[in-house]
Amino acid sequence: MPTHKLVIVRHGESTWNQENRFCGWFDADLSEKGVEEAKRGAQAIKEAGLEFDICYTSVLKRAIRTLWIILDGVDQMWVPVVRTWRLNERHYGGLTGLNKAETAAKHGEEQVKIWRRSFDIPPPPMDEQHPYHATISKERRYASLKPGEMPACESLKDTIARALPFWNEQIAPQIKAGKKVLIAAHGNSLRGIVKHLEDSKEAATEQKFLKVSMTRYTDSEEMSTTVQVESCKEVPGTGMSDEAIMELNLPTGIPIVYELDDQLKPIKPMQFLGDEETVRKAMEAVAAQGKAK
Ligand code: DG2
Repeated sequence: MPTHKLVIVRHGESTWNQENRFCGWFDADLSEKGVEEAKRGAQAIKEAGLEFDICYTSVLKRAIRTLWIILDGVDQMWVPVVRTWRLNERHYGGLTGLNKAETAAKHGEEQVKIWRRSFDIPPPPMDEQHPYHATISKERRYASLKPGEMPACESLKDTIARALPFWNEQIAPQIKAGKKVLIAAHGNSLRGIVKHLEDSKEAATEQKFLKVSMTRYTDSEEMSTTVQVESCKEVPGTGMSDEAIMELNLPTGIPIVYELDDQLKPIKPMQFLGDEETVRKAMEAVAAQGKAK
């Protein structure tokens, strides 16, 4: 059975991640730390000996720059890159620009967790008076969107719905044709792809634990570990449950390798190219961004 390796990476820390602000479609650049994270991600990919034939990213510079840094770091800058708004971060609507901890202090941590992590509950929409409405909605890069495609806010479900056509029509055929694919995107657009891949597995058993494995940067020694997913029920036959995806916090700049069969079903747990301690801390830090200070 032919197998394929897909590499996905969330961009390095952005200036708005650093300031703990809801970013969504706002075009924040990488912070200095984010640049260093992307360089470390490149080093991990280099040590794993991964090569690419085609890369995909969003139209937001934090993801594009991360991809540039990675391709530079692995000396594969010649590889074609396709950019699409369909891989953008989920649109954070009216929350765009707000501080996550201050929002939690005002609306409660539970509400912020629902806005950040629920599967199908969107944040409040961005209205025309919103300070970033014009900056985002009138942007030239979105001029080709058809009527109704420009969101005012998106849940994870909405994000998956607009990313999937691109996955199905552009990315999946390339992987099936044997092309080695790298996707540099965002916390939530990648959570959508992870959910889609995990859902494609045969009838799922209990999703109490999301099994992941880690590879050390330095000696490529492989380890398996499990990340506990809280309050998760058994959902036979539905792949990754809505509860399980709620607990998945993707770290910035740490590449993830998926091994897929010829139907693009994962045949192994996703593998982080990073040491266990670093990955765990980075995931916990993302989860903690929604706590009131
Ligand atoms: C973050 C994700 O997106 O935020 O939009 O604020 O991956 O582009 O930095 P990214 C944002 P959370 O859903 O983790 O709050």
